[in-house]
Amino acid sequence: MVKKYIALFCSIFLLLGLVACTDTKTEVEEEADLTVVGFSQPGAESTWRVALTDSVKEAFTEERGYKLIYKDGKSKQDNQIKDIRTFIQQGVDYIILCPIVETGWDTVLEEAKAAGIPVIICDRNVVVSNESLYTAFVGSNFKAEGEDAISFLEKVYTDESRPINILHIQGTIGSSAQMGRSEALEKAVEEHDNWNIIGQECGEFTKAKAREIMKNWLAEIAADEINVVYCENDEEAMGAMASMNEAGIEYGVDTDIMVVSFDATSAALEMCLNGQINLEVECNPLQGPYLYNIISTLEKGNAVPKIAYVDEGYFTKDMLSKDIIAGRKY
Ligand code: GZL
Repeated sequence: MVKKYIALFCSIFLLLGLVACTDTKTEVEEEADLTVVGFSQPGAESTWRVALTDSVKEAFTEERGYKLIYKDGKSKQDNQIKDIRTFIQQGVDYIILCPIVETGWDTVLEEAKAAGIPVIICDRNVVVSNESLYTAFVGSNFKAEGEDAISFLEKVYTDESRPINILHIQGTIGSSAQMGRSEALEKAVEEHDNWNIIGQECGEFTKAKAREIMKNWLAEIAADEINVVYCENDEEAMGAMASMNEAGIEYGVDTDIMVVSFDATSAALEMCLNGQINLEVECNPLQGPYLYNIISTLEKGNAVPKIAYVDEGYFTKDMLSKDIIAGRKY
């Protein structure tokens, strides 16, 4: 009798083992079937950046046959380079790189190329010695964004005799976003003798840094000397406005101080709708679908365009409504 129970117990045990074995195998096989994408972000410095990360995570799911490995570079290029080297060691199938700055990527991109891993540049651009070091670029046309801001200001400030004093809070120096948005302003200041940049500092695309910069400026510059506060993203605009609030300074629509910002996140659009921000130049973070199209096309062995700009526009108070803002994903 005892022998019977032992035999029954052993056969049940064996059966369970077999089932587990086939399951694990299936999981491993499933893992192996997934296309692995390494995603290197410079950091999480803004609402905009987080929206981009979410958009990419939504696009590359296991249900769609992908495994996404996300890495946050904590706002340091060295970390991003380390992350890309890790992706190469892991033998990923593709790398998506959002470069914190434009230069300094040649070596690690050569290593990815030598490993046969296509690299797609996302959001900000790179400047490399050889364009074949990356397969495609998806992102914003920052020059066009800057030009949108300038044509708005030129429509407002038609009287060339009146001095226009501008406070300029820049983004991360050397990033495409900063360069496009700054160059447009600096070019306009050259073209308009009455336009003056009376303050220019880097806010690292963060609220805290911009708040501090604005506070220091307000300690030196009288409010009636300021005509434009040109902020290179919404976090910086919110920091600058917080300091102006503290100083009891009025700004925005129907005041003498215009606030210009980039990104058009929902919170900032609310402030545009209520007249605090005069112009919001959109920067579209919903780049996941664009990246998915590129990688799924490459997966089919087809060619992809070298450059793809995301759709973007701009907003002023009269172009907005609560419904429009409510309908946006970021
Ligand atoms: C722009 C992007 C910028 C955003 C900022 O494409 O790189 O970085 O404008 C973000 O909000 O920090």
